[in-house]
Amino acid sequence: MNNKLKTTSKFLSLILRHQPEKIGLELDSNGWAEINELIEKSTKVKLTQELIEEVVVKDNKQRFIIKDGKIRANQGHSINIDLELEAVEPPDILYHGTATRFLESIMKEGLTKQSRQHVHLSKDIETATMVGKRHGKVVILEVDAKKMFEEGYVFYLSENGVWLTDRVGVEFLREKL
Ligand code: HQG
Repeated sequence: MNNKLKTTSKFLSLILRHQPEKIGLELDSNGWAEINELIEKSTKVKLTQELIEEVVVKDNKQRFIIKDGKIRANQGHSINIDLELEAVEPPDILYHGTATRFLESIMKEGLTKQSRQHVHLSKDIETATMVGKRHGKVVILEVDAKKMFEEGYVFYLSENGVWLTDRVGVEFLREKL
C-alpha cells in the first residue's frame, strides 16, 4: 500500500469503526455505509469510488468489505453495531499480543474488550506480535480456546480472519515464554 492508500485506510477505519458522525454519516445497524453518501459527506478528505475500491482490494489486513454499493469495516468497531457473525469453533490455541505494561492488569482481570466490541485474538504468533507491537514492548499470551469453547464461551471469526470473543478469564491465559 502506498501512503495515500494507507492514509485513506486509516480514515475509513476512523469513520466506519469509531466516528461516522465526524462527517455526519450514519451507519445502519450492521455497520454499512452507502458509498455514494460516504464520498459526498467526506469533504475534507477527498474520496472517490476508485480510491475506495483500491483500498478495499489492497488493504494489508482486508479491513473493509464492499457489497451492493455499501461498505463496512470487517472488525475493530468501538461503536455498537451488529456484524451478524456466526459462532464458530476456534482452534485449540489462539494468541493475544499485548504490551508488557498491561500484563499485571490482564493477569488480574483477564482480557477485556476495552473500547472495542470484542477481545481480538490471533491464530498465529506472528500476527499477535504485530498487534502487540502497536502498544509497546510485546508479550504474547496463549489462550486456551479449546477449554473456553468446551465451557461454552462463544467465538466469532471476522471476515478478515480475526478471532473475536467477549472476554478471556485469567484461567485460560498463559504467558508464552
Ligand atoms: C489490552 C488492530 C489492561 C489489550 C489489531 C490491548 C487488532 C488490557 C489493549 C485490533 C486488559 C486494547 C485490536 C486488561 C485487554 N487490563 N489492558 N484487563 N484487557 N487489555 O487496540 O487487541 O490494525 O483495542 O491487550 O490488528 O490490541 O486496527 O486491541 O493491548 O485486530 O485493523 O488493551 O486492532 O487492527 O487495545 O487490537 P486495542 P488490540 P487494525
